[in-house]
Parts: sequence; structure tokens; C-alpha cells
Amino acid sequence: MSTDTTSPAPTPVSVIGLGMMGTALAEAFLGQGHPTTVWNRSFQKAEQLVSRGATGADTVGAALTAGPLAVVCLSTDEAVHQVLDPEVQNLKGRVLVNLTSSTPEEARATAAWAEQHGIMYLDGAIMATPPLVGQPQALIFYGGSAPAFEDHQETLRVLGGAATYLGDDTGLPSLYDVALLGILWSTVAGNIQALALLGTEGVTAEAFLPYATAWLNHVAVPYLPRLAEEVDRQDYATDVSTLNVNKEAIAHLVSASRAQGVSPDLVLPFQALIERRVARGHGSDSLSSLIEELRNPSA
Ligand code: FVH
Repeated sequence: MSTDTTSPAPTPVSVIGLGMMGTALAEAFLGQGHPTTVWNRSFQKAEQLVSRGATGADTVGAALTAGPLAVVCLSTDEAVHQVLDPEVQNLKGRVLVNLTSSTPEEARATAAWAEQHGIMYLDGAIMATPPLVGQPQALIFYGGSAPAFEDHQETLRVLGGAATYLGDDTGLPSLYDVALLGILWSTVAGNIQALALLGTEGVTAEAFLPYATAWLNHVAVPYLPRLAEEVDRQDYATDVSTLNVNKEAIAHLVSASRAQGVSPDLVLPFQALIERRVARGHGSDSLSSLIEELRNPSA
């Protein structure tokens, strides 16, 4: 009796769109030995990949029919439909993975379009920059066809080891995407406010970096589980820090910014939110209760 220990041959893949991200995706597939067919509107972006072993397709249709799995990564949802709408016959029965950023509504509309044309569809959101693609920690969210994800998850993990399937709702990856980007932007906003303020006294960003990092690691990040629990339970009682306390503290940040000649524009909307919540009688609640102001903006 013999036991076959050979691994299955890497799945042939097609990559449509070779911008910064699409090129990184194609490079990751090539690096792991996947036969990779590439297409880009302007062909010169394919040349370097072809020199590394990719097959350059002259037409979108030739790329799509080269294998069972096509990954598309273009600048916008509109571009995806411009490129793929005329190709439904070439996609029928194949798996299409759309890693183009979109809104949940756009993702669900593309899923409906795919279903109508017999295309197995996964929508994805890449939570990484091109240099991180292919790393074990690179996170890509997927939603849509469960059989498509099961069949191809090993191949998709080539793009990011932390590939995560969120279920059959194709809108969820984009929702998680914008949710995480919001956290990134508010962290950046807080940091640049701090650096503008400190810079007025000659404190460099480099000098402040250890304190910013320690503050995030030891104060902000440990607050997240507590915030999650308060939000999920809608119980905003606190024995740590009330909105009344934060109302005074944020007023200090706004007036110190003005006094130092720094715009408080980034901080003002958050200050207004705190003040509104306090004015409605919730000054003893925790910061997490601000979610109620967002959930009921016109209340
Ligand atoms: N780069 C990043 O850091 C991020 C990280 C997270 C997710 N994104 C999303 O990925 C999508 C593509 O982003 P990209 O960085 O690759 O973008 P570009 O380098 O600007 O490449 C855009 C490609 O799209 C092609 N394209 C645009 N419009 C059309 C069209 N109407 N028909 C055909 N192709 C089109 C463009 O082609 P060309 O200009 O080279 O001919 C590029 O291949 C995006 O959703 C990010 O949000 C990236």
C-alpha cells in the first residue's frame, strides 16, 4: 500500500488590476508558486510581473478564463463594473474575489450582480499596505460564498495569513474596513494635534514618541475591552472617568491649542459631542456613552 504525500499543485490564479496593491497581490501568488495570469488596463504595469514568471493576458477575458479563481483589485467599484460587466460569460462558474475598496451597499450590489450571472463571489477588504501583503499577520476580511472561501482559503492565505471569513454577508468586510480606518484616522488626528501643540515649544515628534507609544499601549489599548463591554451592555456607569471630568479636560486642550496658536479644529467636534451629552444629563456616565449621541444624532 502506498500513501500519496504530495501536496496538491498550487491553484492557478488571475489578478485583474496591477496598481500598487494588485502588483503586491500578484507578487505574493508568484512567490508561492501559483501559476499567475495578470491583466492591467495599461499593460506596462504587467511587464515586471511577466519577467518574474506571470502570464500577461491581452484581454480581461483571457485573464479570467485562465483559471478557476480571479482576484480583482481596481481603484473603485465603478472601475470594477466597467471592467467586469462585459465579461460575465467568462466569469460564469468561476470564483471572483473582489479586493477593491467599496461601501457595504456597493459590495452587496456586486454580490447580487454575481449571483444573477452564476458567479461565485467573495468580497474582501485588505487591512494592510502593499509591503505587508503575503505576511502571516496581514489581515484580509472576506464575506460571501462559504463554499468559495472553503475551497480557496489556502490560496487566499497566500495574500495574508490572517485571512478572516466574516460570513455570507458581502457587506461586512467593507464595514469592518471603514470601522478600522476610522480608528486609524482618529489616532493619527490625536497624534498630529499633540505634535502641533508640542512643536510650539520646540518639542520634537521624536522626543515625544516614547510617551505617545506608552500612552497608547498602557492607557488607550487597555481601555478597549472595558469600552466594548459598556457599549454591548449599554451600561455606562463608571468609577474611573466621567464625561464631566472629560468635558473640563477637553476644554483645556482647546484653550491650550488656541493659546499656543494651534488650530483646535480636529478636537472641536468631539468637544461638542461631550458637551451635548453632558447637557442632556449624562455627565456622570463614561466616555463610551457618547455612542448614544451617534446612534441618535437628531434626538
Ligand atoms: N495601496 C494601499 O495601501 C491600499 C490598502 C488597502 C486597500 N487598497 C485598495 O486597493 C484598491 C487598489 O489600490 P491601489 O493602491 O492598487 O491603487 P492604484 O495604484 O491607484 O491602482 C489602481 C488600479 O485600478 C486600475 N483602474 C482604475 N480605473 C480603471 C478603469 N476604469 N478600468 C480599468 N482599470 C482601472 C488602474 O489601472 P491603470 O491606471 O494602471 O491602467 C490600476 O491598476 C483600491 O480600492 C484601494 O482602496 C489599497
